[in-house]
Amino acid sequence: MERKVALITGVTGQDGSYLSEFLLDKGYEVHGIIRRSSVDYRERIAHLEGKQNFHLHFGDLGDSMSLVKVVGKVRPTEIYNLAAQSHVQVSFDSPEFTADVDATGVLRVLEAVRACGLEKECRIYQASTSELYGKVEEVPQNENTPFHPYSPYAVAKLYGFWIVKEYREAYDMFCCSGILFNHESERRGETFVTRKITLAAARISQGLQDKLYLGNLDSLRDWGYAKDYVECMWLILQNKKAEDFVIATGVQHSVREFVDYAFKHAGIQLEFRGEGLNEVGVCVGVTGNTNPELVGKTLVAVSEDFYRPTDVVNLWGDPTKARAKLGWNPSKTSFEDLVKIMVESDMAKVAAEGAAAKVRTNLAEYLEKGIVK
Ligand code: F7E
Repeated sequence: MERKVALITGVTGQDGSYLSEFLLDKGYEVHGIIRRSSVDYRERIAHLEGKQNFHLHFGDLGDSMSLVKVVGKVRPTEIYNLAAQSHVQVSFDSPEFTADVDATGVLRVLEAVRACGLEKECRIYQASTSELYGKVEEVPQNENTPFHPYSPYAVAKLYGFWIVKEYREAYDMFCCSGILFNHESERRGETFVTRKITLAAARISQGLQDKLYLGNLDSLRDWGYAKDYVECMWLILQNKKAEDFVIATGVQHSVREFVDYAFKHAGIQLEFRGEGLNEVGVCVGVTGNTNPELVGKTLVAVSEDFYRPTDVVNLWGDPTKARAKLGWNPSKTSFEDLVKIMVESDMAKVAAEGAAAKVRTNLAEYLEKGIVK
């Protein structure tokens, strides 16, 4: 029987967790690389740990020797390099770390494969990004659009893209980049704009937060569902030829529109007033069980703190090649469905947290009053 062994870097992240589930369902033996940490960051893969075909190894993209050891031990047939410092704003604060992981880290993975003599057996997927288009030179963006990176993150990722292409041509390795546009889910990190918005919408509608502060509301993104995108990562490695692909929905929305939809799903109707730093989102109506006292209140405001030194403001992907050559469906989950999935998940999460907090408060009060000892 054909050996199907996948090694995933970044296995604890949003994409890593969905990809693990996808590959396990396809009958793969799945290995993930994790880093040691004194705090628990394995929440997204907790349900997979202990499964027969799921294995974890310690390693780090900053440590070549650890990669050589894991690759040599696992002898994967496919590697998915998803690990990265993936926050664009953070890359302005930690540019050197970002370059080490997002640029040199890719080189270390490729070299580990060569060092283990697996360059003809192991296919490699590199998580590339629409941020490469940066200060865009063409709309929408496809595989032939010129790159113009516009953050330390994007510059590092550009190296990753080119080194993969270089190894493909120099050593005839099957390594490819998926140029993924923004992809979100209920597992998205809480500081990316979509999740920040859906969590805030849930908290505000349940009385646990007063206001949401955001940066550039005019920024345009092509947002897809991460669960759909991991299928495409796999399809790229099943393709006959090693090629790079744009993965996107082909539909574009602004941050403001995302806010509007998310709050609507959480029972809050907003109206945007003012411009630039003075723009606000005011509640003009509520539905369902949402507190009517919110009406008339400013629930969304703009803060300079969330503006970037250089921001990418017009990302819109053209997924024609992926649809034609891989048979991938970019329209599986619509923008409206994505927002709904995320808000519903956060509404439930916030309700559970609220209930737990209430139990803790009650218990503290009972202890204080001597009702329970
Ligand atoms: O920002 C604007 C912000 O941080 C989206 C990463 O996965 O996708 C992601 O990068 C837009 C930007 O994602 C806030 O200025 C406004 O224009 O959610 P984001 P990103 O920077 O597009 C690409 C494809 C990747 O490869 C990355 O790894 O939203 N924005 N107000 C804000 N952004 C944040 N985070 N927070 C705000 O308050």
